[in-house]
Amino acid sequence: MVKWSDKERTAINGIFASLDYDDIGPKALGRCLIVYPWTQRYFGAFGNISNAAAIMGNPKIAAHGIKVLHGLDRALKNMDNIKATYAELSILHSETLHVDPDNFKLLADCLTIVVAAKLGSAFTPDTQLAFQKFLAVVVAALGKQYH
Ligand code: HEG
Repeated sequence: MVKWSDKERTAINGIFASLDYDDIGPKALGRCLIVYPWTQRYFGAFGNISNAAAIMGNPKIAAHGIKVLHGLDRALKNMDNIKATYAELSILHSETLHVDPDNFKLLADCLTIVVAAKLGSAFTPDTQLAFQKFLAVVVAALGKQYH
């Protein structure tokens, strides 16, 4: 099981408390679809995603980005049991959505970049360490039910 120091818990909770989900969620998902265009294949039913401006202005993509961030709340509230917390969501992404699990890491990296840009100098190496550790555990948990 993953161990979290008090410092890491404080850093992770502090980051999420400071985030405006309605701003960060759309930016992170939009960036993922632009930087890694093959991730667009899962969003064929979301309307116009034909270029970067269309992606960033697409309300369905924005809503989904917000949904993903709220999805991370589950891990935040269950930090000592992230694997079990995401068992169902992992099965959904694997068996129903057929999302390649490599994409979880790509989205996590885009989220890290968007958060870093937002926090500026407050995104210290220690903060990054805690945040990326958290996302790595999330990514592993979401990929757990793939076989
Ligand atoms: Mg996924 C649905 C969370 C990565 C594509 N994603 C969902 C849902 C949540 C979620 C909470 C709604 C589930 C439900 O309806 O019960 N997703 C989530 C997290 C992460 C992630 C926390 C990683 C940090 N998702 C992810 C990636 C892709 C993807 C990388 C594709 C590149 N998700 C996806 C799609 C749906 C969801 C296509 C269904 C959207 C819809 O049809 O409304």
